Amino acid sequence: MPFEPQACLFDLDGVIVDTAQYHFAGWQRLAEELGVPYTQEDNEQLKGVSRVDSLEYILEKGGLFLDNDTKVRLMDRKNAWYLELVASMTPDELSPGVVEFIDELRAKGIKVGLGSSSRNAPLILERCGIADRFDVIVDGNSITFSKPDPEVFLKGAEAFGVAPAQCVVFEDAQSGVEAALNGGFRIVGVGDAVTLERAEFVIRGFEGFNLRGLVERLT
Ligand code: B16
Ligand code: MG
Repeated sequence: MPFEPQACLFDLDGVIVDTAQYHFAGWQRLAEELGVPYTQEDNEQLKGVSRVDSLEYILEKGGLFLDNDTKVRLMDRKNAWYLELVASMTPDELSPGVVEFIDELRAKGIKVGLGSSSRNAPLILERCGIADRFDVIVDGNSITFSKPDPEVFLKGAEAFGVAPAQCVVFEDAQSGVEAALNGGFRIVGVGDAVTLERAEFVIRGFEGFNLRGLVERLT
């Protein structure tokens, strides 16, 4: 029997749009100000991780202990830089082929949702003109626990009324792949096969990818 997905949940940063580079720029600038070295490898660890947990990671790396007010100020600072970078985003920055793939899913009756840790997700979807393509949006504003906790995806599946085993998650982050596995979802990695080795399979991007390919690889 071929696998029949009932729903697909897409991560945002790094899957639908390449905002991971903007998060990197923001955290690197903040880390430099704090005198903490911040590399691409650190950034890889922080993909999919909430704003507050990302700051805690940098502070721990630098052996810094700060009070809560200072932490809030630093997060606001990083977010202000991030918002400056995303302010000029347009639909041109959507991952090639992702809208076509989403439209194919919708045309075949498969529900489409967003499962992102980002509190900026609604803004970015609006800027890219694709907010109305999602039946369900779960983002950093509606979750308590950051990936690799499965909460973000479980809330999406619950809103669809679909069992996790019938739902496919698309993720670019190690933390997101773990979150999907922890929740019992089917999981497709988007990006680097070595980094995302725990995914069931990995695609470089959505160009040339379609529902038939998805079903073939997950059956
Ligand atoms: P914000 P995703 C995640 O989004 C990013 O990968 C991660 O780098 C970021 O720290 C997190 O959102 C929180 O973002 O500061 O905008 O609330 O990949 O889960 O879509
Ligand atoms: Mg991501």
